[in-house]
Amino acid sequence: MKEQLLALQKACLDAIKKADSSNALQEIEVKYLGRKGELTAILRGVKDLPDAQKPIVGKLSNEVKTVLEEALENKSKELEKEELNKQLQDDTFDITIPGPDRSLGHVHPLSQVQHQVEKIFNSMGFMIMDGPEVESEYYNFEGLNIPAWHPARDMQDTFFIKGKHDKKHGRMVLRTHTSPVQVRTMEKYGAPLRVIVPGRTFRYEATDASHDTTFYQVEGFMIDKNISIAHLKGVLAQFLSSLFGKEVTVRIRPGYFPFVEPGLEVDFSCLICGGKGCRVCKYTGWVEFMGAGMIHENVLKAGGIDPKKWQGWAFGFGLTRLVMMRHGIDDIRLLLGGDLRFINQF
Ligand code: FA5
Repeated sequence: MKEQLLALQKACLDAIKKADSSNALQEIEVKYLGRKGELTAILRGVKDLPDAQKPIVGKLSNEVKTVLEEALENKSKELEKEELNKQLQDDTFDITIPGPDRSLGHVHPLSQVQHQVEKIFNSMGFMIMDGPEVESEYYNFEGLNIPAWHPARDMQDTFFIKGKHDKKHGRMVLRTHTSPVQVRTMEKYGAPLRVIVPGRTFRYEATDASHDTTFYQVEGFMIDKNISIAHLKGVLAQFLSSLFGKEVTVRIRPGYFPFVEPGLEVDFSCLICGGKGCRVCKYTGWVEFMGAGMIHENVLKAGGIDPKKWQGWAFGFGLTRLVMMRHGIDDIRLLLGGDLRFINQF
């Protein structure tokens, strides 16, 4: 039995010495020390030996087991080290290889045109103002000469904010236009003023190729002494020719807005169809572009400005529609639709 144990120990140690991978080592462990392994079988058989041999063979078997376990552990550490070194040698790291290409985002076409508009008006001495998108009924309507009973409220379908009510300024709304910033600016700075207000506006309407529920407007107004519609025409002509780099046909017709008197509507000849008629211009050849007029004296008063000393004009145009004309986009809903295949073209 003793010889058998020593022969097993030698065979196992030889095999451990020759093992060239962790897998091979594992197989050796199973072969000799596993549940059905050769040494395990001998250890199990000790109980059946004559009493005199039991302690001798039992002791020797345990000694062999300890020797083999130690040899396996040492070889395992050795192989692990070798495998790690090999892996490090294989994994050459070239710091000169450029990193993975991460595509950068870009400025949205609406913002691109907004920045151009701001630049042109800046060069004519206009300052840029901002105002809240969640606005009070007072600034959105009353301050602009549209009291609660006025039928003109129906011209702008309004989103009301549930449960919000300000004692002084009424209910809260998603602003339907950028005009509320007129009174806010007058209150803050007084006259004279040259201001534009680019911003997001909201209306509860059925959408189509030229109407969305969320769109951008640019308000513009000028208040000074002896200001007339002639200044408005001059500023608009300068603005449009700078923006489009060519002459754009503009049509001015009477329009009604309670916050201006007299009121005007300014239309563009449709740049999508060249004025022939398409679904964007509703087959009229013209695109409604802006409302404008001389600021109503009630609005100047609401802003704390004396209408006997000062007067001015105001306009409000659809920035989103301007972007459509600029790029020949035939459906407004594409602009805020979030489809990257569309937006990445600009
Ligand atoms: C107004 O909003 C007035 N506040 C403009 C104004 C300002 C008049 C100052 C006088 C003085 P209107 O509702 O017409 O007016 O809207 C102005 C422009 O916003 C329109 O000409 C159009 O270009 C754009 N617009 C209006 N509704 C939508 C919509 N649902 N989707 C996209 N653009 C729109």
